[in-house]
Amino acid sequence: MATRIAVVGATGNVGRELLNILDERLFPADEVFAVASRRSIGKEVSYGDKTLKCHDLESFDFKRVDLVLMSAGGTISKLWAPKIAAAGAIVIDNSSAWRMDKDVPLVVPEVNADAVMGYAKKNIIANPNCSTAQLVVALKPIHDAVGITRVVVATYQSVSGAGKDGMDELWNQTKGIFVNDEPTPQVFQKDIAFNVIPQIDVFMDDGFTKEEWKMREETKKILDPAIELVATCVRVPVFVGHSEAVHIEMAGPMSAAEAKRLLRESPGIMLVDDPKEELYITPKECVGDWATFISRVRKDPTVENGLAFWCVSDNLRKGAALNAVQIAEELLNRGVLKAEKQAVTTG
Ligand code: 11C
Repeated sequence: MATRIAVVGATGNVGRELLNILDERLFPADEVFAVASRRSIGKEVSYGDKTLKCHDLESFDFKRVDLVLMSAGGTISKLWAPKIAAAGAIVIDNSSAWRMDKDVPLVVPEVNADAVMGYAKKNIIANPNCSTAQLVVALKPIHDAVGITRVVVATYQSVSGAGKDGMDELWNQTKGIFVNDEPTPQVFQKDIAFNVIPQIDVFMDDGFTKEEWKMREETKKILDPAIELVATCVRVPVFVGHSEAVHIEMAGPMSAAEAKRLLRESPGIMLVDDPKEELYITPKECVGDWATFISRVRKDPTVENGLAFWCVSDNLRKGAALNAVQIAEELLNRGVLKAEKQAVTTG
């Protein structure tokens, strides 16, 4: 017997990637169900060479599955994750609904894999925000080696972070500019075509956005509550792939060469960094890949123990679907989920 799985939110950007990645990584599943809201009934989605018809969330019997991978937004998660968990399935949730719940582990397997066993408290595990996931993968080896005390990060986030509607808005506005018929912004606060917008999610009382708050609080929960982090999160006219300019202060010295050696050997990371050859990664080049790419590692001479680097990853993969499947693999490897064959390794 292997695991029986439902993907909730199967027609969305992340839902479709969840099905692709389950197939690509040969996740040992006996049955896979696509589940979505009523308006998606009749829609079909691909799972490897199979086509799955969507089941209605309201009427699907979650006793039929052991694992639910959920990407249907915070409101649906808040309502449905406890019901599904009570039916006996473990929920790995992509929304922000459960991330800060003290009885729900927030997991990035390369960083805090053992935390998955905290699933038992509520039968729910949370997946972090996309911009946090790639950042903590990059910070982890340096933090383990020397201790990171402070992070200053500016993000360049693609429109797919705002779902298919965000991608459509960039596409339609870009086309519209050439025919003098530019649609007014619906998804984003300002024009996204040929522009950048220093706002992702709503503003909070302290002047930061919710996205910036998430990066700080999620990094503390996953990696270390002692790390101070300040973020500026910016939407850019890129379809897929989030980029980050990261500046860190460390508790002791570490050369750029040593940081590169550590990063090159760390799970989930691809170091692509040779200034002489103008070798670095852009978001367009990371699409469809599993890695968190790091480039432009260099000393920050303006602080005592500082480094700066550039970090890029596919936000629909490591930032969402891939990380969720890696969490499921950790449950397999610990015998929590049933595997017909040897569980695959993460990374
Ligand atoms: C974006 N990071 O790029 C957001 C999307 O908390 O899961 C993911 C929001 C979240 O717009």
